[in-house]
Parts: sequence; C-alpha cells; structure tokens
Amino acid sequence: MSQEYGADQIQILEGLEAVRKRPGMYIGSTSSKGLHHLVYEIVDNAVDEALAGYCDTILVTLNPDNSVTVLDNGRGIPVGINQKAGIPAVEVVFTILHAGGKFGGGGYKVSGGLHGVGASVVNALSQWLEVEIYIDGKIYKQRYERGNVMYPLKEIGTTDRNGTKVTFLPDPEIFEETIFDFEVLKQRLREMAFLTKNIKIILRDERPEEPLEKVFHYEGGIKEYVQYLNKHKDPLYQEIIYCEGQRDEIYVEVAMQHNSTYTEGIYSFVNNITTPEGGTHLIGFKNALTKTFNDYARSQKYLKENEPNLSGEDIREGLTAIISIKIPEPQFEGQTKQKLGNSEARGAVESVVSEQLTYFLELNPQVAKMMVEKAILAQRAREAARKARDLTRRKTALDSMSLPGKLADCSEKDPAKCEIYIVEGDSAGGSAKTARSRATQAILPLRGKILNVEKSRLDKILVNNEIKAMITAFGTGISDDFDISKLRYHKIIIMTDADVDGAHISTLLLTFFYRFMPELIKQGYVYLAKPPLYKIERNKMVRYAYSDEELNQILKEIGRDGNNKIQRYKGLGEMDADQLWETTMDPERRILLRVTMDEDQSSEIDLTFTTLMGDKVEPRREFIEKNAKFASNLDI
Ligand code: 28G
Repeated sequence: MSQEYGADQIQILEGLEAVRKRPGMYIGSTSSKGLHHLVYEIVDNAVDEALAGYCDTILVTLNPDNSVTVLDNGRGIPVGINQKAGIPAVEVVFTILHAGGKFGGGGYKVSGGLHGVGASVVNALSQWLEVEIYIDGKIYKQRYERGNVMYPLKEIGTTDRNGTKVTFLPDPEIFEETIFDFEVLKQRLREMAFLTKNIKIILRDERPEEPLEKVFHYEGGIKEYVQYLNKHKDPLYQEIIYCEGQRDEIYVEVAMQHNSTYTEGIYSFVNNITTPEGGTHLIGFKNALTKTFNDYARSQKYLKENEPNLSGEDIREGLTAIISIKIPEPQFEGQTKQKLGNSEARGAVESVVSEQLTYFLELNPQVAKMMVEKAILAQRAREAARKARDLTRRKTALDSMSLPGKLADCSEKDPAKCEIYIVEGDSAGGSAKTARSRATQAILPLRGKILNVEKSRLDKILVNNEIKAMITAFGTGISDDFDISKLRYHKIIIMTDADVDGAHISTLLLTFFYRFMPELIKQGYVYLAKPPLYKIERNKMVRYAYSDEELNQILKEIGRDGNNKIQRYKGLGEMDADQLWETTMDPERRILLRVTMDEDQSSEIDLTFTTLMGDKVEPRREFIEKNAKFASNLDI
C-alpha cells in the first residue's frame, strides 16, 4: 500500500475489509445469486446516470476470462479531488463504503439492488477491478485488487467520448460460483430496460466462439412490459391502460391490460427493485382500481342498485399490471424486506390511478364495457366456486375417510418421513404400488391428462377428479385456505415418463401447484423423479443410465463390444416393479430434482407457464427444454 494516502486510507481499508469478512450482509449471499448481484450494482449506477438524464446506452460485456465490463455514455464519475477525503471522487466511490449516496438526478435515492451498497462493495469482492473515465477529452484510469488501490488515478490518453467503464473479476476466494449465467443477466437487464423507458441496455457474451448479443430498448417502458407479459395470451382489448403522475416526492407509473385467462399477474417495483410481497403501493393500486371501477359500473347502470359491488378479485381476474414507483426514502418491511412500508405511497398511487383510470373509462366506453362484463362473469364463477369449495372443505374435515380411493397411502403418520408419488397412468401406478416402501411412500396414480388450470376457472377446476384427489391427499387446502402445517407428505414427487408427454404432464401439475399451492414449491416440497433413459446389460450385470453422457461413460467403463444389450426406456410402463424401485424410487439410489423458483423472477415464471399452457402452439416446444431450469440436482 502506498504511503501518500495517510490516515483516511486506513479507515477506507477497514471499511472494505468488513465487506470481505461478511459479504452476505452486503450482497445477500455468495452463491450464484450474489455473484449476479455484483453486475446489477454496477449497472444500477449507470441507470441512475440515465435517470439523471445524461446517459442513454449501457453495454454489459461478459469477457472470456469471466470478468464483466459495464460501459455507459454518461458524464463520467468525477475525477476531481473530493474535499473531505482528499482523493479523487472516483476513488471515493470505489473505496469508501456507502460512498456518495446513490442519488439520481431527480433527488431520488435510486438504490437499486438488494442492499443498495454500490460500487465499493463490488470492488471489495473483486479479485481486481478497473475503472476508466472518459471526460473532457481525456481518459483516466485506476485499478484495485481486492479493494486496494494499485496506483493513483492516472491520465492514460485522449478520447472523444464521455462516460464510465468498469471491468471487474469476482473474487473466487469469496464466491462459491464465479461463472455468470447469460440467461439470468438477460432477464434482469430486460426488466431494468422495461422499467426505464428509452434506455438501451446491450448484453454481450464474448465467452463463446460465436458471441451472443441481446439489445433491450423499450420506448414505451412498462407499457411494453405489459404487452410482453401478455404476448402469449389473448388481450381482452388492444389498449394498454397507462397512468403516470407525481404526488409530492413520489413518482408513480402504472400500466395494465386484461387478458382472457383467469389469473392475475400484478408486479410491483420500487426504485426499480421488485417487491414480491407488495406493500403500500400495491394496496393503493388495488384500492383505486376497485373503487373507480365500481363507481363507473354503477354510474353506467351495469350494476343495479340492489346488486353488490364487484370485488377487487373479480376486477383483477386476468389482469396483467406493472406498478412502478420512485420514492426518495423507501422503507422495506417484512421478513425478507421485500414489502414497501411507506404509507404516503398508498395515497400517491391511489390518487394517480383513480384520477387517470376514471378519465380512461370515460374516454373508452367500449373497453370499459368489456372489463365490466368480464368482472361480472368472474363474480358469478366465484360464487359457483365457493359452493364447490365448501364441498371439498367438508370432505377434508372427514380426514382419512375422505382420502381418494386411488391413493395407496403409507402407514407412517409423521409427514416429515412421508412421500407421495404422483404417477402418470394406471399401469405405472400399479408397478409403483407393488414396488414402494409401504411405510413411507404413498402412491397416487393419475389417469390421463390432468386439467390445464391456465384455461379454466376455479369452479371447473374444483370439480376435476384428479385435482380433487391431490388436494385431499396433500391435506393442505388451496389458495386462501392453504395451510402448510397440514401437509401430509414432505416430499411430493412427480413421476412421469421421460418423454415430451411426460414433461407436459409434469408441467400441468407444476402449474397447478404454482397457481394454487405456491408455498409447496417455495418451501421446497416438490420434486421430479428422474427415471433412467437406458438399461445396459452385459452378461449378468445390469446398469442404468440417466442421460446420454452417462450411457457413454458406462460404455467406456465396460467396453463397447457386442456383449452389451442396451434398452432405451420409452416409459415407466416398460419397467417391472423391481426395476422401478431400483432405478427411480429407492431413496438410496434414485435421482430426484427439487423444483425451485426465484421470487425475484415471478413475472418470467408466469410467462413460462403461460407459454407452455396457453393456446399458442409454437412457443410451446421452447418451454419443455427450459423446464429443467426450475430444478436443481439433489439426492444423487
Ligand atoms: C459503467 C459502469 C457504471 C456513473 C456517474 C456520474 C456522476 C457520478 C456516476 O457522481 C459522485 C457524488 C455527489 C457529485 C455526477 C458526474 C455529477 C456530475 C456525476 C457508472 C458527485 C457520483 N458528473 N456515472 N457518479 N457524486 N456511472 N456506471 O457508475 O456529488 S456513476
């Protein structure tokens, strides 16, 4: 370390040492999620510069050495000496914790990312980081290693551009995973581009021989976001309803459009950060929507005096919406700090949406009519569903007496030790019943295709036999009645053929869980069984391969000659009970994939499900390949 920085420098180094000691405190985790968070922190600073009105293009490049470069065309981080610290402002930004305070030009604390701690944290957690600044015709540069300054900021050349370039290599001493995932970055950067209208974000992957590039640029901002989320659904009307306004210091933006499905997809953001648990801004939106809508329906006599109001849920059936607010001092609440607490946000959103939605309904009576009619249908269906639901509820009260007839239950009563296999088809179901370990493994065979819950309303879903069987077997109830403490099995295992039909059935089941029992997935109770693809016999020896790579591996081991008999399994039905047990059900030998979901990406998950389950055939194939992305290896 060089001497000329004096006492301040010691302070600085201590600050960044703290980050290296407890990285999780600053970036959430040191897993792949934390790794990607580093990129978002740097990109956030560039987005702030764009929000300030000085930058319109951000280029993110994944380099072959796995470092990342972020380049913007803003003003460039100031290079002049910061009076308080006695060092260039840029050095303050990269070496002092919480340096600068992340305020955009409009005075918003646009602290993107989980903790909003910025560039110095990324620097502390990088093996090395280099910053270049293009300002007043000159290029300035500084390099840091694990947060330490390598040399004073220096002028290295001339330029005719302006902006900032940051390149960093995440420190493998800190991160469990140091390889960036293009898909993960792609989704978040796309989201950022939707949330900041007119910004252009380019993601380039220069690691493969053939570089990949994605450009995100949405002139319509969140209006285009809604369009994107509805792209595989049928919109109920063409217009995207858009409300925008400012109340005191809070800037509010809302975009929405109904589609012909029955699920609501409302995604809320505060200062460009997703709030999966909602909060005051979401409540303000819902209040405004319900009230404005009922006022309109009454004034136009769609609702008679003696008829009850439409409920919020009725109005939101099939609604896709984005709520995005910018607020100077966001207060996040709840266990995971993902819920907005500022009470003034409720009033701001309520006021902007009420005013502009009222105006929109009056100007667009044909659209308003379609919305009201859909809500009235929803209201009737909800009434029918309530009746059907009361029936299933009464049944669950009868406990084991009401368990579905097809279920072969296990004898163990402790849910933590119990598993339920949901098996496609009666014949595989029969083998599974013979094969299972009776004490802890229950089998529920399903007949044929199960109902696509994306295309049906609740009343229809609840009279479907396969769905009813699952609900009663699990014991938890659904939606608002859902109670995880009543779950009868801590492993719910979907076992289908390893082919496209099997993948389709798995997805139908996952869709049902995701829509009606999301906690099952969030808390990690849902698994996919992985049956073998090949049986290899050589003399008396039998081996199973679960992938093509494994088949090759085995053949390499045992020799590739005429003595091998290789059978390719087309379905579970081709295995007898013993084989099924050995390969797919024996806890000692089976492979299970745990189904997981990233709540920060719920708009994308929704899109994935509708892509597969919707009417549009073309997008479907894509999904089946991506499906495995929900899952990660376990129990191998
Ligand atoms: C490429 C990777 C990430 C950035 C700027 C521009 C300014 C700035 C950034 O200032 C320090 C603290 C408060 C003023 C601000 C330039 C005002 C005038 C900036 C980035 C100085 C932060 N001129 N561009 N920071 N403030 N891009 N991209 O990080 O007092 S960070």
